[in-house]
Amino acid sequence: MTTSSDNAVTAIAHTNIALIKYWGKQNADMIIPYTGSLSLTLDQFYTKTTVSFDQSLTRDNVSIDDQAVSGNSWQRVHDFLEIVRQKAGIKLNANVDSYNHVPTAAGLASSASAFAALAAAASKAANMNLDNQELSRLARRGSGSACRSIFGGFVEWQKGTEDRNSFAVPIETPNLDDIRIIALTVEKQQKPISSRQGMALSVTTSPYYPTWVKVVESDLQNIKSAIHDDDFTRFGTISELNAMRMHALTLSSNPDFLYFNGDTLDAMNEVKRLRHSGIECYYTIDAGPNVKVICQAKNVKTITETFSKLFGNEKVTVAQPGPGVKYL
Ligand code: 2P0
Repeated sequence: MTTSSDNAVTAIAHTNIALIKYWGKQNADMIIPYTGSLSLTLDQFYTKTTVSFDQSLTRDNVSIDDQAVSGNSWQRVHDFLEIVRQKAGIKLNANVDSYNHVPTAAGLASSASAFAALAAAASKAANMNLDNQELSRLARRGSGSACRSIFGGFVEWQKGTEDRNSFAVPIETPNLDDIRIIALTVEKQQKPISSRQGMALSVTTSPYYPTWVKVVESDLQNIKSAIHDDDFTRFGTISELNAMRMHALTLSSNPDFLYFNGDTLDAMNEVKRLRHSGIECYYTIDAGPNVKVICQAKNVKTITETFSKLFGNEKVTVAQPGPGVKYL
């Protein structure tokens, strides 16, 4: 379905991959995290969303990839539009048409690009002209990681303490622009426990959660200094460590849970083997079994060939740094 309307606004936002992970909220309603996080926005994967507010509508109409949306997904978009309407002081229902250019096979989260694009399109369609900091705060209300997708390249989500001071900022004078992320899609199935549920369980039941909060502070400082110094080895080492520290929170929750499968472990071992053979690369893993390999442009060919042999060509996708949110 394509919406055409006088006040229709279309925005594009790219997805991001966290190198220092967000795992846990101190305020679930406002989505204020316990820690800061740091990500890289990726170029290939994005969501394009068109929003128009229309007085002839009796409810919000939402479609994703030309399919009408209902149930929980509709509710989540509707709840977000309620926030936009309240801020804009309007009561009109909306048409929302969204297209995900995130290959399902890539196994990359689409909620970050989805809510970043929705925040940009809906706020502008409601005649609010938000700056990027305000947009980041708004996107955060839809999904925490979405606040980072407002910006391109390396981005830090400054945790803050409340709505007005919890938002993402781009990293100034970034280096490491030859960085590449190779996504290995070892599994396409829905994850057994959503990140929203998983992080809530870790916060309330993992005895290691207070230590996580402390360690992220130093991981963030160290990775920012590695980016500043153009030090890929330190950058990759901290990213890999931080991802494993996050997954230790799933194993130490009660009940425990695990996002890895057998292929995840095979991929991790292969990354280590490559590294020991002189091809420098590191892994990071989010709330699912797929592995993202962090490397530099010069090693992309060897690494993609290695993993294509292991898992098949179609499971290997190469991404590079991408831009922030844009209007069409
Ligand atoms: C991240 N993840 O920093 C972490 C690492 C998954 C693992 O942000 O509840 O979908 O909507 O705020 O943003 C995924 O969590 O969670 C996520 P909500 P979100 O990218």
